[in-house]
Amino acid sequence: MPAAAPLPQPRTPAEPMPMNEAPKPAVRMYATATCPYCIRAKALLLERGVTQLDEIRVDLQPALRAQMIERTGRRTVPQIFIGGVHVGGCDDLVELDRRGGLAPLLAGDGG
Ligand SMILES: N[C@@H](CCC(=O)N[C@@H](CS)C(=O)NCC(=O)O)C(=O)O
Repeated sequence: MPAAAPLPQPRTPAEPMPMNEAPKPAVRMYATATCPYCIRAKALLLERGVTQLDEIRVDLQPALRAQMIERTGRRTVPQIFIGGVHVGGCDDLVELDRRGGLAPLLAGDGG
């Protein structure tokens, strides 16, 4: 009897597609290079699993500061957006995290 052909192995994708996961919202932060509040906010976002942070450097492109003020009504950096939600500055981000609202927002469940 001839040797049986090996059975095909099931394909194992390198990264299985999560079935029930909402797409992650974009995280954007108006910032400058040296502002300690920006550094703190960035550290917290990275700590909470953000891997893609779009930093809008208002110190490099001053016109973007005007855009930030127009969009947020605020003059200080950082100003943080998660998806379509304007979170506010560093203190607002820390407070949102303390109340347990940051993780769901980053997970795309925050409205
Ligand atoms: N409470 C604010 C403070 C932010 C802040 O004072 N940022 C400074 C830079 S580190 C700033 O933008 N200063 C410019 C200004 O006050 O016009 C926050 O937590 O984001």
